[in-house]
Amino acid sequence: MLLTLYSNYVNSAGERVRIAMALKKLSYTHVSVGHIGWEAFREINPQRLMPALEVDGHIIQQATAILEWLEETHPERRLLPSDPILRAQARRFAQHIVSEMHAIDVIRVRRFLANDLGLDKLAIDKWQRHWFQRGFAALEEQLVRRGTQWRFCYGETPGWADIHSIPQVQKGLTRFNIDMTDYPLINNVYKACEDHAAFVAARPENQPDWPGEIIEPAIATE
Ligand SMILES: N[C@@H](CCC(=O)N[C@@H](CS)C(=O)NCC(=O)O)C(=O)O
Repeated sequence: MLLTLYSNYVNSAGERVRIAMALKKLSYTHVSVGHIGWEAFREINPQRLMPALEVDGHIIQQATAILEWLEETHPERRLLPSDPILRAQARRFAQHIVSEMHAIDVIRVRRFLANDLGLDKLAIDKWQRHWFQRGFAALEEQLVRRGTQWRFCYGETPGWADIHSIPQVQKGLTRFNIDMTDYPLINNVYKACEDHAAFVAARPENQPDWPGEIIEPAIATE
């Protein structure tokens, strides 16, 4: 089976997929959208959103759909807990990140705030930090309420929730100055994943298109 992942070094939805691939020990070809260009990528995903996975010529867009496909077709190293309640809790945790946090912190939203609503950088940063803090507070509460305080979010090995959490924490820390000590349980999981090979391999600085530092895309141009 030939797998090609279209992503960029800095693409947290793509990073989720990279971690999952590494945990499942799957190899794939990485194609940098920065290298092929956005127009070429439009052919792969008309919405121009990363990541996209090509599987033997078929394209899957949306990180969650990709992760579900990976879990269904490569169940050997499970990402979702086997207990149905824990499975639902892990999915809920992940879904919170995908739809309540990540969906509103992306560059297209910030561009709209700047270009269409005329907000300045200070106001956009305030917006950004507000939703990160609110989101992490809700996730922290979910971890507090777990029946067992595992090393990772929902188990003693990393899985679905961790795959979603780590790129979001990393983004909060490196790009939006979020103080993660306010969220000790999320921070503990982050620390537990810091040296884990699959998470290390997926990090922006370990991608073939890493330019040496994170280059923030311009907000004032579409
Ligand atoms: N819901 C999508 C979100 C994808 C997404 O927003 N990706 C970002 C990078 S993390 C992107 O392509 N941004 C380009 C843009 O906002 O124009 C998924 O999970 O795949």
